[in-house]
Amino acid sequence: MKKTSLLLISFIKDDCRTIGTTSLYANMKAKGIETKLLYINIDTSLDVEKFGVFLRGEQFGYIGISLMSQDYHFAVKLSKIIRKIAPNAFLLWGGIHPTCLPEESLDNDIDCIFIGEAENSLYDLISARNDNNDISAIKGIGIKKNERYILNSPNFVKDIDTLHFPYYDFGNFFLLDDTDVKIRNFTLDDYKRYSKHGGDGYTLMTSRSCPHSCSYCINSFMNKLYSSERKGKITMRRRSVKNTIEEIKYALENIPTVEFINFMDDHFLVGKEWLEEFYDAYPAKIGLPFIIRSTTEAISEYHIKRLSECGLQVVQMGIQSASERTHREIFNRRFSKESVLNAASLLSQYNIKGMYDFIIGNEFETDEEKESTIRLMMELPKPYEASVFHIVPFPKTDIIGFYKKITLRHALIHMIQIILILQRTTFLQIWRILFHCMTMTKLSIICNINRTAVFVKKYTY
Ligand code: B12
Ligand code: SF4
Repeated sequence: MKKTSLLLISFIKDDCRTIGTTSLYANMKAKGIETKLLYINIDTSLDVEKFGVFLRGEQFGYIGISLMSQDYHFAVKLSKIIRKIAPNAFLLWGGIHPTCLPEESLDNDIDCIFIGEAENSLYDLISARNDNNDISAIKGIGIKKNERYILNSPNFVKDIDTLHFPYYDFGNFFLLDDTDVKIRNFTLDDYKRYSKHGGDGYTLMTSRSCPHSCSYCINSFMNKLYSSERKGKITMRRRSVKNTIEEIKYALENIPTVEFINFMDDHFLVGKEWLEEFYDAYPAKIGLPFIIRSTTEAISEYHIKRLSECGLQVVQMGIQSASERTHREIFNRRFSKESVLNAASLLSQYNIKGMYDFIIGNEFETDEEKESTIRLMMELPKPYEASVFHIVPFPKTDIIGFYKKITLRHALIHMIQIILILQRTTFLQIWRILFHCMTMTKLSIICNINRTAVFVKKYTY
């Protein structure tokens, strides 16, 4: 077996913009680790035979799966298959799901999980094992030893310029979907097929984390996870403009179809100095139209004007709700209707397309609050694109606390009902009522959470 050969697996549906695994790939390759990346389209049936032929042919020493919560069941199934086909491979899980729920992830007979950013931890793990050293103290990993979980603090990358930028290496990327009888190379045509707008965009991030901690967003958890590493400072870090331009240039050379740049940063409009440098360098060195994401509060005429001169075409902003109370009490984010309308009218004035996100199905809002959001939607300058999401309490996000509270409230109501009824009933009747109430309480827990997040039901308690 080639001890250091690594296979990274990313699940895709219609989109291959997997920054996490392409970054791991680039960084492992840069450190001399023989690495391959396999995309599995989880919307097509998993062909175990094809997968088996590929794994047996390659004999990987390490097989690492990247997963979000919605991929959990598929990842469990795939891991069992890997154990059978490649019993000697060291099986790894990384990504947002094991970061949030390390113990549950390890319980699936996984050798090692990764907590948070893993470019350095993955290398440390492979080197330590190659040198026959103990791995249990490696930062950013989680293992199970003698039925005990060892979960180490994350290996937060303070200077993200020290990392190699992510890239697509078509010669070493593979694809498992239903377009061929075998696993084959992931080609430029596949990039086009598995990208929005037929592959004419390139997605990258110039930063990691966000200065805000909205309760429904993963940053409400990640900012806490990384806080001890940052000692009170914000966890958001930015790559240099130079490093960013290098990645884009590399992408343009290797993906000739690219005609626009999609900055996937959680919040692009942060850091005045960085932005000034970007405004000078981007038009001169790249000059392609581009998309950013920002809060409405950060939008100002100065920045929109400068960005528009650089080629800004689209701004995606989370508006979420028109209720100030919802933002303040539930979402933990700054909001004013004036700033939303001001931001939207600035975009309209500079002919920049607005893409606005809204959260519906929020059971902590009154009907009046929900209606006010619809009224705000109608007030916003048109045309704009609206993305309407049902609220989803992702594991470990702060909003989970609100779901726990209403579940507790329902349980209390049921208990009061029991006490009142107990005073006038026989033992048999009491038993029946107790049984009923227990079932109802359980049901209300499940309903409150699962109505909104069927796929995370196992993890929300
Ligand atoms: C880019 C992005 C996407 C991209 C790419 C996703 C991908 N597979 O990489 C696209 C647009 C495809 C996407 C889609 C979705 N996304 Co998305 N996405 C993001 C976003 C904005 C950034 C992720 C990112 O690239 N970060 C930068 C990289 C460097 O970090 P990373 O991905 O975490 O990877 C690092 C570590 O996790 C670790 N790691 C990751 N994988 C592995 C594997 C191994 C083996 C190891 C060792 C380590 C490791 O090392 C990496 C490098 O440091 C995050 C929000 C955020 N800020 O994190 C949401 C986020 C991940 N998405 C989310 C969701 C819900 C979705 C969707 C389900 C939305 C939907 N309803 O359709 C879809 C489904 C995707 C699918 N499978 O088809 C949630 C996930 C929450 C959860 N608990 O699962 C997030 C957190 C947003 C949120 N709501 O808060 N998404
Ligand atoms: S501003 Fe956006 S990315 Fe940042 S924490 Fe809030 S929702 Fe998440």
